[in-house]
Amino acid sequence: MIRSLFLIVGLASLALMLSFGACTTDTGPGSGDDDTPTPSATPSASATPALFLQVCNDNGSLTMGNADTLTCGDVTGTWDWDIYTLTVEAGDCIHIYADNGAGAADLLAFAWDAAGKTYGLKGDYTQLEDEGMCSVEPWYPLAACPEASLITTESGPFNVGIAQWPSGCSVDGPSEYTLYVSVNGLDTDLSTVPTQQDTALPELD
Ligand SMILES: [Ca+2]
Ligand SMILES: [Ca+2]
Repeated sequence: MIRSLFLIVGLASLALMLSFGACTTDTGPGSGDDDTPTPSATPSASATPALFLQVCNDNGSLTMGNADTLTCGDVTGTWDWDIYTLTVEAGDCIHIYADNGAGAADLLAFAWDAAGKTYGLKGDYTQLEDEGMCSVEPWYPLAACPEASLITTESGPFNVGIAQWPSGCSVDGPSEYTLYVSVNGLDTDLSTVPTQQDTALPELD
């Protein structure tokens, strides 16, 4: 229930961001509003537009984890994200895995590429939420750590945001995490990529 309430706020914010981006960047066929799915009485995989980043199979070796902390965020709906911005090529396979530590965070992640395709914050918790093992059992029962491999659709910046569900961390303060990212199976040194600390997700444009 707690997760659901926060996710509703998060999804509403994301919908606002996406709609804003679509209004300002729709420059022709294949972009912006044109990617909005058309409701179908008989949906099928082949008829479903690629709204989300598609998954791939490359995994990293988990040799270059970047340790950091997350603040608790605002339990009324404003979450604090650490956002890492890599530079990638279209078609790259980006593996993302975040482990927790002291603070027993229930971590989640959100990724988006230069075309505005996203992965995460899905209502059924199936995207960058509970796919991976955690070093510390998260405070939320049966939760786990986010992990996915995603195909970029456009060359340019690829963003990985890390956050934690905020309602369980207020007692212990900032929670530890370690983020691992690889590109086509090669681990990335995240200390060399631009990072924003404890911030809101930006408007996607
Ligand atoms: Ca941080
Ligand atoms: Ca989780």
